[in-house]
Amino acid sequence: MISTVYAITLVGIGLVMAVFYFVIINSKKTEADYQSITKKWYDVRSKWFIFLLILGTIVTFASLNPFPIPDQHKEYSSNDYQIVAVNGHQWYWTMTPATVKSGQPVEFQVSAADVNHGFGIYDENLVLIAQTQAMPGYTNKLIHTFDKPGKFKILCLEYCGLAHHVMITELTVE
Ligand SMILES: [Cu+2]
Repeated sequence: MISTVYAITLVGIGLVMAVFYFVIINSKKTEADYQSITKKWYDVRSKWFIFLLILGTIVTFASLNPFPIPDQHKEYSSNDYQIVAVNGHQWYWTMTPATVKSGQPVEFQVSAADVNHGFGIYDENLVLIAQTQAMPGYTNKLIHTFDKPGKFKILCLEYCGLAHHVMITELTVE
């Protein structure tokens, strides 16, 4: 058994040595021998780089999407611009006015009287359509244009105490 293992080991070592020997006697080429190959593959490499550069640029621009919320810094003309003052309290909302018009931008000026609340506007199917934080001592501006009339629900999105879940009010869009 042992002698078989020795034999296999010796044959293996012999094979490895043969491979090394083959590589050494075949590696006597000079720089000049490689020049044609080097030049060819440098050309391929620079073409590949340009290809990737163009592909990357195309993919970048093709996958650009508009930011999914309206421009919060745009200046709107005052005659079709509606302002709603919102205040979060433990545990109710005050909102003046509670009725707005559709198709015209509404600026919600959102603040809080006591602790942090979350001002979330939901449609009839309870899908969240816009939200911002209601923070004490700070007024957050949220601009949203309602595209159709309906009854919208305002829910609190920030856990604010015992009766957080009853902080619900309604916004009417005409
Ligand atoms: Cu709340």
